[in-house]
Amino acid sequence: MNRIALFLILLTGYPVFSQNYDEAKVPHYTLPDVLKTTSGKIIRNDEKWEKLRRPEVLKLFEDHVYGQMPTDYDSIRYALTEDDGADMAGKAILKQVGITVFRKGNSVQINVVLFIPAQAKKPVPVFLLINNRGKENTDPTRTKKSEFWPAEMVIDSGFAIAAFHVSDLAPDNKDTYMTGVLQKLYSEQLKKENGMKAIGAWAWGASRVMDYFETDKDIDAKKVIVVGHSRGGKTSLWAAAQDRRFAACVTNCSGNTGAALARRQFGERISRINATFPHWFSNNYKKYNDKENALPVDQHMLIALIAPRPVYATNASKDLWADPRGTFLALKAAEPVYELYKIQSGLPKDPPGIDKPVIDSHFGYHNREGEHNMTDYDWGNFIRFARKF
Ligand code: GTR
Repeated sequence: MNRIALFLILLTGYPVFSQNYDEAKVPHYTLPDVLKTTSGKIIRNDEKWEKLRRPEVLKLFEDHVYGQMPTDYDSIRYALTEDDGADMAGKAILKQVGITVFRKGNSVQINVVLFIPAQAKKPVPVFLLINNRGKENTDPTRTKKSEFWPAEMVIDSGFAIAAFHVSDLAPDNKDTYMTGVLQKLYSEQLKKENGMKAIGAWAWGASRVMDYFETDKDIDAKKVIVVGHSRGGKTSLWAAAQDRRFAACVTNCSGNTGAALARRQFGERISRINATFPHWFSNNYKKYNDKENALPVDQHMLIALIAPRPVYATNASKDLWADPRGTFLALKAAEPVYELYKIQSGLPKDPPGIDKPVIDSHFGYHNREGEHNMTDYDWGNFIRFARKF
């Protein structure tokens, strides 16, 4: 730490973080070998990956990063309000679903907005957004329209589109995050160093919406694409890694502890994310503040947990905070696991240029011109990507 930083800490009482945005200053690093078990065995086929290494990697992420993912509950109920099919000038049917999950006498409710193409003759694939922004972005009345969840565009493309809001599971606030699913259903998690926190709770919610999809005859539950932006994109990766029922994952500008490699220490770092958002990841993750190289995982291994399912990752050119290059490199470093399934990622050797999407591939990737956001441009590419599967 330099003397000015030390002086500022003493003066303000706050730690001062500096970010590196200079490629030349990225430290030399070695990624943990995704194909090598902790006992030193090298994994050479998909069967061994699934039996030996995959469970191990999943547990490493639970224990050191996102916290445990409880899967038990006593019962689940769905309360459905379906309209008369007059939405979007007759193009869509709106369903609003209240999902109530019970455990040990307590419950939480997740509210889902779902539009289904009215013309669909058979169950349709669906994009499920984990909404970390304002609820107005997923307005069921369509008075407000937003590029963050362009329901009309998705419906016109023949897909269903759904969303739930993260606050139904855990408020995105360091003082109140525990008042949702954590205190109500899984209070034991709050006592553990590897206990689930907000991002785990949001991912848990995505799986409960998946439970609902499996009961909805209008939805093809084998084709659910989980989508998230930024903190939501960290969550969509964790949800797809945990829950193999998700057919594909879209992680938009997810950056640190999302799709970008931690060891590059480019843009946002672990120490910074843990300081600003102490309620997102497990307590154990704080041990890796300024110690990226001590982590037994890096984010390429999170992508590898989604294999053999397709993943689409994005960045924005002005969003260096989320490390576009580090995101591309994480995808590349996950390739060996997809190759065990005889799947080539289809990515080029080097990151494509700005606004040069790679879509006709098993890993989608683009770096959109502009700011940290999720826009029509991004969604247009997700749709083109999803059409292939
Ligand atoms: C930032 C945070 C990022 C990302 C972003 C967002 O403040 O540092 O990791 O999650 O918020 O969610 O928009």
